[in-house]
Amino acid sequence: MNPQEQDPAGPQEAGKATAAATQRCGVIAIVGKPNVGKSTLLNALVGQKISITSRKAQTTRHRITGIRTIGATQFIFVDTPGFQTRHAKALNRSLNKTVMGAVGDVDLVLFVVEAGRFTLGDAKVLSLLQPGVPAVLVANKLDQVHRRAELAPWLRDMQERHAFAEFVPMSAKNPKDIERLFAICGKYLPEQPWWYAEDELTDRSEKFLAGETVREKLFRLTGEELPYTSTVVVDKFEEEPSPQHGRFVKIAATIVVERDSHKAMVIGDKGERLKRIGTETRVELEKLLGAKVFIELWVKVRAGWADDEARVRSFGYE
Ligand SMILES: Nc1nc2c(ncn2[C@@H]2O[C@H](COP(=O)(O)OP(=O)(O)OP(=O)(O)O)[C@@H](O)[C@H]2O)c(=O)[nH]1
Ligand SMILES: [Mg+2]
Repeated sequence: MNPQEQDPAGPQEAGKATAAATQRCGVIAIVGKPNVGKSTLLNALVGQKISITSRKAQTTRHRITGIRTIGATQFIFVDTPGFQTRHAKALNRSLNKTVMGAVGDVDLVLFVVEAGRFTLGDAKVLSLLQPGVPAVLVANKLDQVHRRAELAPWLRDMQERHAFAEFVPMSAKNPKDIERLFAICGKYLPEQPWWYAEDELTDRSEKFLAGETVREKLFRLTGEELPYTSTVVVDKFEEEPSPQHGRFVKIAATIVVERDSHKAMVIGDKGERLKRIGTETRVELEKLLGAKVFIELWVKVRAGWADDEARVRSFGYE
């Protein structure tokens, strides 16, 4: 019989219902102090780069959902900003609020630290964990630990600090470790129908990813001298039909800094640096979006924006 002739509520629907009964799906928050490798871990888990990373602290500034469906299980990972205690500006308060909002209503928390280390900053994040939510200790950057013997007493120490459900010394850059982590996380996700389509990777828009990519290049191509108080606003993200390229996306974005001296830094000698930020962004976005990309970048000074609640909100922060 032609399947299209079947009663829609007939055998096909019944088949779906049985499949749904065995599906698993749940939310896993990734938290930790700045720079421990949370976003690197998210990208490795999702299998595609959706969250920007850099050697600088405070790279992630939003709650970013990454989805991966394996077999009958849908893992919904939530990357969060590094919870930080050093600065008290409006921007930082907003970032910390995002973290606090992410640890509550989830099925599992991955608490990420650098293997062998535990500082006050880590302790502060640990204190945010909610009693009823199981937490896995991810001891990341294991590749940087040269004396593995020292890890045993450290792990015992961590056992004392919190009733972690599991201890996973690993490296976010090692695919075998990522596989191991999936096996561990799957057990904590409840049986329920998936929330997203099987091939969905993130809840974030292409426009958002474009702005984030500019910010990543900005962070990576400027030295420590450019403070974290710079941001990127996407003014235009337009798709135009193009007979030659299939997809053609036109982007205009503004890099916002706090001082004229920062603006000069971003622009660089004869505009070299800004040009490089644009080129690297374009190359990466063309791959990510599967499109020909044209990007125009501007730099603007907005003194004190990072401590101005209204401005912080108008630039897209919670
Ligand atoms: N050697 C090594 N480096 C790593 C590993 N995981 C992440 N990194 C590096 O650590 C730095 C910070 O990584 P991110 O993923 O941006 O860290 P984050 O915790 O998301 O940082 P924030 O968003 O600023 O809180 C980057 O330079 C990464 O390449 C790892 O397993 N081993
Ligand atoms: Mg991050």
